[in-house]
Amino acid sequence: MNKLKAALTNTADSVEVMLDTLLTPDSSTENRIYQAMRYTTLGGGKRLRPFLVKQSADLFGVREINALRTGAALELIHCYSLVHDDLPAMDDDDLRRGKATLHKAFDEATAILAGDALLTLAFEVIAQPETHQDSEIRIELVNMLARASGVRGMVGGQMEDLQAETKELNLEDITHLQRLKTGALIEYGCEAGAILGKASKEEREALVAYANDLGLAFQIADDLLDIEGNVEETGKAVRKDNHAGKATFVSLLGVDGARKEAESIANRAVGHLDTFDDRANLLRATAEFVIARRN
Ligand code: GRG
Repeated sequence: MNKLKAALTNTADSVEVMLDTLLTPDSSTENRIYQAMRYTTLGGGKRLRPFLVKQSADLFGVREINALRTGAALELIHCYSLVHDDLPAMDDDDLRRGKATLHKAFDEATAILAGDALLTLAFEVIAQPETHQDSEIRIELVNMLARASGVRGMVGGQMEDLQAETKELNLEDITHLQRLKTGALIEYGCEAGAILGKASKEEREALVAYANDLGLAFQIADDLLDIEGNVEETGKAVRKDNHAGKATFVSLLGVDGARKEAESIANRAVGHLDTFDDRANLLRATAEFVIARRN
């Protein structure tokens, strides 16, 4: 776990530098939209999604700059989703990553625009030649990122989540919802590494299957943190799910049942990596990390 923590910190530091560069305005004049984008993106978060890109790409000897730019683009999408999710029209949260949410620190209109700008910047970054010299690879990265972020991915899952407040959901419904809402970007992280590395079909499928289970285990851990975590560790409001009357893995399985399910899915995730050698060890450790995390 110590090796994993060091590697996570290392990637987080490199991603921070990359994001800082990507979020530097052309002129130094005061620019409110850049300030808002920087406020919400820099200096926080585990950077798990870029880490997955980096680790998956490393399996195929991809150049670091290619993985970092792709990971940073993915993080920009993740940050946009958090900003919009926190808005009064959605989850209406005041705290994120241990500080005031963007609409609280700035205002709602700026938060909407900053989210939009982060989303579009992500695609600009992926489409630039510095992300990969081969335009076919860039197009595939763009295509898959659009799919993971949009109606067949995160946005579709968020819509199902909003409807969950007024609907009875069973385990199958929740699994479907979470595979889209949280899972799609996590899956993209691993698939992007495979795309950058021109992985074989089997290798790519193995990484996608791993990420699919990782995303689910990650979400069950998130549901458990909502019940068992505290605001100091998580940096966000807790006990929100119960309050909203939403079905979650924990409300359906109970705390112990949900924990067992998370462990079993995390083990299954690791099983998908059997085709890779020791170079996948940090990905194996990540499965353990996502269910043990406290934030
Ligand atoms: C608004 C289109 C739109 C989508 C929002 C991802 C999402 C969809 C909402 C976030 C709500 C939430 C707390 C979901 C649970 C799982 C999750 C994505 C947690 C936050 O991700 P972490 O733990 O956060 O990786 P950090 O801060 O470490 O980056």
